[in-house]
Amino acid sequence: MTDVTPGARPADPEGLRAELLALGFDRVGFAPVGEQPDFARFRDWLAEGCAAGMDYLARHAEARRDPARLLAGARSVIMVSVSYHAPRPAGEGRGGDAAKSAGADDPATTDEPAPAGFGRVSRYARGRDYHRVLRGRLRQAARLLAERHGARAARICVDTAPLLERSLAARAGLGWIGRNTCLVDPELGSWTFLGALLTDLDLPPDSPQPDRCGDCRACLDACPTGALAAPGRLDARHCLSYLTIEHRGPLPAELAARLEGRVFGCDRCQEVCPFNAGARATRAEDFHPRPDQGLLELAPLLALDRAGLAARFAGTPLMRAGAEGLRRNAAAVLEGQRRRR
Ligand code: B12
Ligand code: SF4
Ligand code: SF4
Repeated sequence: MTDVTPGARPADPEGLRAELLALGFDRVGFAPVGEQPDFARFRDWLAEGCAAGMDYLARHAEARRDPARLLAGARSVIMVSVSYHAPRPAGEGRGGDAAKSAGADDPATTDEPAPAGFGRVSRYARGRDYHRVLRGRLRQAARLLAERHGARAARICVDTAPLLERSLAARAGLGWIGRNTCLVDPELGSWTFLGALLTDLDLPPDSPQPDRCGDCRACLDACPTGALAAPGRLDARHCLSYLTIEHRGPLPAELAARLEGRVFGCDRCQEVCPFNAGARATRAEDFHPRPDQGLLELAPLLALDRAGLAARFAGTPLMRAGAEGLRRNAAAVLEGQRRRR
């Protein structure tokens, strides 16, 4: 073990980065703790009601001001990203029998509307639950920091902690914040999950990347509901991703009418992004689409109960909507398809 004291700077930060990459992350970047320049943006977004019913974002909102509030002695944030992009059909595990017999294309590779009787699942949710996958790898990373680099304190954050993950990832040089609000990596596009490891090690900060959106506005123009009211600003009250995953209760009729076959999540503002067109494929088998998880047959969902939800979707992101949410979404998609006929 290297001889270090807490808060010390490892002798070979690039060696440390390489060790972390070897755990299965596509990118690893370092950012300092301290006041987050984007915190004011987050606070204003909340104040304007853009979080819709996600009340949990307002809880501990102040903690997002500085990641050091989440871990005593924290000096740095290690930000990681892992691609979930699955561009090529690989036979089994991509569409499933039901979708194939309905004449559907591989749901992992097409952006076409879902065929009648089926609903499309957002790409991020076609494999295993990313929280589990990233947390597992970050636990290994925390062990490595403690055993080989003398770290005394660590905290793993994937999604649920009050941390501005996209802003921190941008600060750690993993990409830039696109106009669709996603973190865009020049090679991986925005089909990435983010995770954070707070540590008491003092790591040299990486440089942020330049914004490469240029004069593109494709995501803003493509959003089916106008939820991207301004560049980099998503109003969840109008967002199909929010409505189909996080929202509880009935869907507003005028927005339900715009689902166009989306039964869980929405990828429109990412599908049109030029940086996603040539994105490199994921190396994580966990994120390869599972059979019948890209296109869902809707009729069985109408009768889904809690036991049925767990039997079918345990360990996947679809659990988040709950049985009631999936029943509601399936009914709304079927209603939309019926009207179009
Ligand atoms: C709440 C939430 C949502 C909400 C709101 C999303 C939103 N854009 O605000 C909903 C349910 C809609 C959602 C949807 C999705 N989400 Co989400 N979500 C989150 C969560 C838990 C918090 C985000 C948040 O605080 N939003 C509030 C806004 C104000 O903050 P922000 O989005 O982080 O934006 C910051 C920067 O963009 C920056 N900023 C904003 N505008 C501008 C403008 C300029 C000019 C600049 C310089 C900076 C800047 O400041 C903001 C504050 O720091 C994060 C995890 C986390 N803890 O961060 C995951 C997270 C952002 N989601 C993620 C994913 C994968 C998705 C979906 C793709 C899932 C899907 N297909 O349905 C979609 C993408 C839709 C989209 N265009 O954002 C990933 C993003 C990965 C990436 N590469 O960007 C995250 C990081 C989860 C993870 N750990 O991987 N999500
Ligand atoms: S996820 Fe869909 S509805 Fe939400 S901002 Fe992007 S394109 Fe619009
Ligand atoms: S679609 Fe265009 S504007 Fe939107 S994030 Fe991608 S490059 Fe930026």
